[in-house]
Amino acid sequence: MLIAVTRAVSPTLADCELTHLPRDPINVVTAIAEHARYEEALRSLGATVVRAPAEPTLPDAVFVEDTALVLDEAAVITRPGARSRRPEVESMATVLSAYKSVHRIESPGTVDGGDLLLVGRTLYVGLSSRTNRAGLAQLGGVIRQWGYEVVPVPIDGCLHLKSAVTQVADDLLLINERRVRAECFAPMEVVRVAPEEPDGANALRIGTAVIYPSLYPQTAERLERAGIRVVSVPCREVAKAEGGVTCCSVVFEAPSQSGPPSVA
Ligand code: CIR
Repeated sequence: MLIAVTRAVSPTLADCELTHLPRDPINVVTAIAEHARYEEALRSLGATVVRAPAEPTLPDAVFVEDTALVLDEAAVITRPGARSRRPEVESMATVLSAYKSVHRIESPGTVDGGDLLLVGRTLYVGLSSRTNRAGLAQLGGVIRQWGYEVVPVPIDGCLHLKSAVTQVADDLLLINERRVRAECFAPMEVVRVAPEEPDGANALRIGTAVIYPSLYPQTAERLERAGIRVVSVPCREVAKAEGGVTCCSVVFEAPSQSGPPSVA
């Protein structure tokens, strides 16, 4: 059973953290409608959407990706780099503990899930303003026991590693090479974002398809030419909060008899 954990858009989203973008008014009603389309896209690709409890006073709580890394073996609850986001993790730990044993990143470590790109048994970790060396070391200490290798990756000019690169097929990455070097991921093949769409490197792979923002049509065309099925979703409002399509869910395979008694 493919699970996608999501969370309702907070009414306070407009007070979100911002690092690389100027504050642009966010229409929360539109953001909620766009988020519903996103959850529908997840369902259309076979995922069961499980909503974590709403956190109306936490502006960035919709970006659940940053709170956890879920592997076949266990879940690792992060310690987000932005102080305002740390209270988001408790309710995610509760949700994920229905499926997996739970490990945690502890102070002084910080890790944002948006900096974690798992390709096979290699976990690439973006060295961003949100993820520090202590967090990287703790993460490695937890997951090496299951045979994962942890590889730090420098990034430039963006919030997270997955603002620069995501995986779109077994041997294929979608990348903005101005933000991260393709050589870091050799021998993976790459599709480059269209030059006019620097924020287009964030795609959410579900099986043989990707959920992808309708904001970046030229890059979408490049993906389709590479044989990737693109399921387009609107995400203009979330993009103003420096969010993308990977940020709004935590997707993993779970045994069909696991999980909470009722799902959304
Ligand atoms: C933040 O700055 O933390 C939020 N406004 C955006 C987080 C986006 N998350 C992600 O890319 N994984």
